Amino acid sequence: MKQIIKLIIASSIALVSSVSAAPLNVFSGWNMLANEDGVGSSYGCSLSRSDCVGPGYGGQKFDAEYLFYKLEGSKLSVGLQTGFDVVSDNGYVYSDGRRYYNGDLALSFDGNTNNYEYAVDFGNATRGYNNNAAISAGASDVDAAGLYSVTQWNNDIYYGQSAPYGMDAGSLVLAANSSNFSQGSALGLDNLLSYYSIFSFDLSNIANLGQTFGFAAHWTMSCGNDEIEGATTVSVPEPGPLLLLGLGLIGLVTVRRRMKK
Ligand SMILES: [Ca+2]
Ligand SMILES: [Ca+2]
Ligand SMILES: [Ca+2]
Ligand SMILES: [Ca+2]
Repeated sequence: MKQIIKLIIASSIALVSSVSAAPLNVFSGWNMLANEDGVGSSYGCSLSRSDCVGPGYGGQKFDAEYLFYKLEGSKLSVGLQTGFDVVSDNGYVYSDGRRYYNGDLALSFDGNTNNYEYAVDFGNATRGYNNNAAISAGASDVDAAGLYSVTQWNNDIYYGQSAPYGMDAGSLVLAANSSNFSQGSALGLDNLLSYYSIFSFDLSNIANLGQTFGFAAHWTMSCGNDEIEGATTVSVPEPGPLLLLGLGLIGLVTVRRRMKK
C-alpha cells in the first residue's frame, strides 16, 4: 500500500513539474494555432541544458509559447503568448551583457509559408543580431505598431532556421489603436511570467483573399533561440439565411416605425 501511495505521489510530482505556463485567460475560447510552450532539454536543443527552448536556450525569458487566432464574422484576431518581453517599450530583453530584440509577428494568407506577406509590428525596436543595425520599414528601428504589407524580411539572427525575423520593407495597412491592439503580461499556472500581444483587423484589409484561405503565423527574436509557427485553413462564413432574415426583419421594423411617424 505504501508503495502504491509513494508511486501516486511520485507521478503527481512528475505531472506537476511537467506543467508549463498555460494559455493566459485572455485567450480563453480562442483557437490555438501553435503550442511551443516549454523549457528544458526535451525542446529540441542541441545543447543539453535545462534552459533549452530549442534551437537555442535562455529559459522562460526566451520561450515562444503559443499562437492563437479567433474569427468573428470577417474580423480576424491574432495573438502571441511568450515569455519574451514583447510589451516593454524598450523592445528588448537584456541578458548575458547584450540586448535581444523582438521580431515581428509574420502572417501568411496564401497557404505558402515560404513567404510571409504581412506582419504585425508591436511598435518596439527591432535590431539585427550580428550587425546591431535597425531593422525597419522606416528610417529608425521603431515602426508604428500595426498591420503591414511586407515586401522584404531581414533575418539577421543567430539561429538562421528560426527565420523570418523582422520587417525590412513594407507599408502600413492598418495602424494599431486602443480598439484593435492590446498587450499585457500575467503569470501562467506555474507562476512563470508570460507576455501577450493581440491584434484584430477586418479581412477586407488583406489583398486577393478568397473566402477560404491558408493562414499561417510565425514569430521569433533576434537570437532566434526559440521560434513558433502554426498554419491552418480558415473559412470566412457567408452571412447565413437566418442572419439575412434577421437583417430583413430589422429593415421591416425600421420602415414601419418610419411610416408611423
Ligand atoms: Ca513557458
Ligand atoms: Ca522551440
Ligand atoms: Ca518554446
Ligand atoms: Ca519594426
